[in-house]
Amino acid sequence: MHSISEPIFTAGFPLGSSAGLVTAFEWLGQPYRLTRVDMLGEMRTEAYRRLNGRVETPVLVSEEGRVLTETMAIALWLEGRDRERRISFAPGTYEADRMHQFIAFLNTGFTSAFFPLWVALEAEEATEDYRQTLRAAGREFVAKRHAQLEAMMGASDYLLGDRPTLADAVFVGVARWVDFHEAIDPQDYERNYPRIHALRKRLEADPAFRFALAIEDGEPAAGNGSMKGLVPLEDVLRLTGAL
Ligand SMILES: N[C@@H](CCC(=O)N[C@@H](CS)C(=O)NCC(=O)O)C(=O)O
Repeated sequence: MHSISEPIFTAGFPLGSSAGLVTAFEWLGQPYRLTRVDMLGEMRTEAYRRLNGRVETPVLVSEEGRVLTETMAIALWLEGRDRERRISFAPGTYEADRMHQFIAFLNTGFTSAFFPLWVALEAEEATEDYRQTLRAAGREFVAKRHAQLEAMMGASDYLLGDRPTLADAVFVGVARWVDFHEAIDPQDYERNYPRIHALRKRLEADPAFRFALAIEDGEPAAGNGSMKGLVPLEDVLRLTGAL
């Protein structure tokens, strides 16, 4: 375990949910570094499996060189760093509890609703009938979770009031999957989930999320200056002892 100058966060592409937490790092405004991970290629190695036994992104390497996985755990790590309460609320308050409630719902029910759609896409040996069944189930789950989220939301600009928090970050990394999978007809989306639709438009125009997308696409981007540089995955594997 080697200590490092800034924490390193891995951003998976294509379409990683980790773009949400990259957005959160930008909003937080503290120094960090990023590692781009091709989830269809360089993630599928034994060395990566030693970094994260579930073979997934995101992964965080703290300044102490400690490895932390799971979106929710990393979101709580960010909350602990957010002493100025830029993207969270004071511990023990009702707002903090509600933010955890949103994050938990988004990272479990909402995110997992898309899984049949991913499986339908990636199962190479699957028959067309099996794919169609998965797609139908996925569409049903996605619609149900959208209706539930819409009902949980108030009339405010963001999930928990008038400023973005970690809950919005977790949302924005995943919400775009609905377009990729064509899971909900765009007209139904706008008509049936007006609050979700408005939130997505607001967050997807946010410079922090635009930065996360540029990183995902491998385009040059500086963000707000908190991101102190890209670290090759091989370096992360070496410094954590996975390689
Ligand atoms: N429970 C994990 C799930 C993370 C996850 O699903 N990561 C996806 C990308 S968004 C992944 O790495 N997928 C690659 C794969 O499963 O092969 C978390 O919340 O961090």
